[in-house]
Amino acid sequence: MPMKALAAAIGRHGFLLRGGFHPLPADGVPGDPGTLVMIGNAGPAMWEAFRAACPEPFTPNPLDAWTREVLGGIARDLGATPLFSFDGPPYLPFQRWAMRGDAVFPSPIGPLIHPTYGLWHAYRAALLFAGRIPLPAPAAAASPCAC
Ligand code: B12
Repeated sequence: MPMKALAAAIGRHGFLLRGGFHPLPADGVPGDPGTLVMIGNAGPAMWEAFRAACPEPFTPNPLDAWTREVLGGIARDLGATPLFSFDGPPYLPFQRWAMRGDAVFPSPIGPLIHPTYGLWHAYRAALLFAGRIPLPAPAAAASPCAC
């Protein structure tokens, strides 16, 4: 699955590709996948898609339910296994995985900081692919906090 096609499929719902990596045992990724791809959001696009989809407001955790439906469906179509940042406890180490696949850095207040998005970004899911998919190297960037 080329990353461009995945970016287009999730982009229709306002989600962004947030990097990926080829897991090693020390990453603690369940199973033995060849590739992990992070999916998240920044800016208004995901919120606009969520509002337009108008999920039932009185169900528990409507954003999580909508994320599971949308990204779970895309994962199924692609033969990938979805993992969600909100499933737990125990929670999966999304922040650790994010630092493996993208130029994000610990900030003094905890959340990871991104050179473009600042603190205003989040992770919603990781897709596990059995095969080893070629991935672009994370952009070389320094932490905005390192000055
Ligand atoms: C539980 C949880 C909370 C709980 C924390 C309770 C607790 N004391 O543990 C509460 C509800 C308080 C919370 C609050 C917030 N959270 Co929260 N939370 C989570 C959740 C679901 C699980 C965290 C976890 O336990 N992971 C399990 C461990 C094993 O994974 P890990 O990646 O290795 O986690 C490590 C890092 O978090 C690391 N860590 C934490 N701080 C720092 C700092 C440095 C310098 C380093 C190196 C590491 C580090 O220590 C953890 C343990 O090893 C994650 C989603 C996820 N699955 O990770 C979101 C998550 C971490 N939260 C997030 C956010 C945005 C927030 C809030 C800003 C929300 C808000 N608007 O208020 C606040 C910020 C609080 C703060 N100042 O840090 C985002 C962070 C995104 C980002 N930019 O990094 C995440 C990733 C969710 C998402 N959808 O993207 N959260």
